[in-house]
Amino acid sequence: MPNGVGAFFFEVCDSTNARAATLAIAGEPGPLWVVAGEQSAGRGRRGRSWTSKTGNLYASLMFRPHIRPQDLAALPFIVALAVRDTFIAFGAPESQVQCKWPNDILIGERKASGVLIESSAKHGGLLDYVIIGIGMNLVHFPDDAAFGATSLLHVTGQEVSVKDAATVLAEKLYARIDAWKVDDFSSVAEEWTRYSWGLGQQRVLRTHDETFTATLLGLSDDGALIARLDDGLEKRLYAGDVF
Ligand code: BT5
Repeated sequence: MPNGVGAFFFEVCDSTNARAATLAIAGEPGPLWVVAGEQSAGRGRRGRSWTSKTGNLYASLMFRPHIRPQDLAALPFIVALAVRDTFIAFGAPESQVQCKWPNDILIGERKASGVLIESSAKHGGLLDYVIIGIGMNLVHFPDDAAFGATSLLHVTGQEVSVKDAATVLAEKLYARIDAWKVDDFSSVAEEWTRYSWGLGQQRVLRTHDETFTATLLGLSDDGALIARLDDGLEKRLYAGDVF
């Protein structure tokens, strides 16, 4: 991955994922990074927004793997592990950095990073491009986040620059992408599960048509969350289904 990676830096942009998509559609071959000092319309999942003040890391990697959309199942977990590696490299206590399904990285049970993966397939076949968008709270965190949020500075007392964080994140991500085997989800799932938050516990889950409590059991081999409902039935939940 590191050979010939391009990079764009914006002091301010709407969303690094949106910029990366525009560049992909315009024919940039990738891989390329889009990094912003600040985002005016940082995106979360399902139309939610990502608070994006100056000082945190907002980065998107666009690349064009020659694989099918269904081969991306392991990618969100690979990215979460790379973000976890990065927080630990900058002094976050290992035992406190956890992955929360589907796309959050927590430190001390508070959200310190979110990942937004967006992709586009060519007509009827392989992927055209994939964009991995990562927000890491280095300094700031919103007080109003429903789940509770934190930053690396808040946890470690150390301020890390955007440049240093981006460099280490890229290194950790490349190492994990290089080791990625699209037909073997189990080793990624096993590692992610070891550092995951909430498995084995009962949680309230919300899909577009219902809210229910379930015990979170683990990951299926296509990246779904397996949850046991109160009546004993098991349900597979996909990232797109859950709020
Ligand atoms: C995510 O969405 O967690 C994915 C966030 C991805 C952000 C990156 S930044 C670079 C790239 N460019 C973009 O435009 N996006 C990506 P979701 O699971 O929907 O979580 C969103 C929710 O997290 C919000 O509704 C808030 O409750 C909370 N939140 C917003 N900003 C936050 C922050 N900085 N830290 C912690 N929690 C936050």
